[in-house]
Amino acid sequence: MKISDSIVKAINEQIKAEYDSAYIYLAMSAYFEDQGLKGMAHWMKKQYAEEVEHAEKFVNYLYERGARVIIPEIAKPKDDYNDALDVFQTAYKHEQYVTSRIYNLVEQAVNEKDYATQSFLKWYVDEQMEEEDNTSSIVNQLEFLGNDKHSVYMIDRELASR
Ligand code: OFO
Repeated sequence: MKISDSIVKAINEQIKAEYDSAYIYLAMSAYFEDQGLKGMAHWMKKQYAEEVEHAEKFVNYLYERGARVIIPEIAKPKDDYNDALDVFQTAYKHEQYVTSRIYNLVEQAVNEKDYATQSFLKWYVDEQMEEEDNTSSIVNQLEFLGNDKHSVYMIDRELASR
């Protein structure tokens, strides 16, 4: 069954959102490098790579369905933050936003009775649960231990092992 133009359009928009996410995390990584927080920089660099994978998975899906992929312009990410807590709070909020985008896509696929896209999106629904959990647990850790130099240094060392 042919994929609808509206689903192709929505997935192309999501491809952009995933590349935007990648850039947001790359900028967060650069911020941490500048702060001397190598572990957090490493964690964000890994997150950047994951987002590129998310985008490519959508790209490949459109190829498989014989649809046209439009390679998007990537938005300039914010490059300054107050501190580590501010960065991870922003990341958590961003993941909640991405989850809402994925849910909208699922809703659209359900409305259009596009079962293949619904099945494909299942992976992203699960992935978003993990993404929110990863970022919110670091926010919780920073809030629990305190956002002071000593705690940030400890968490930085832990995040180096991602
Ligand atoms: Fe692609 O999940 Fe984060 O943004």
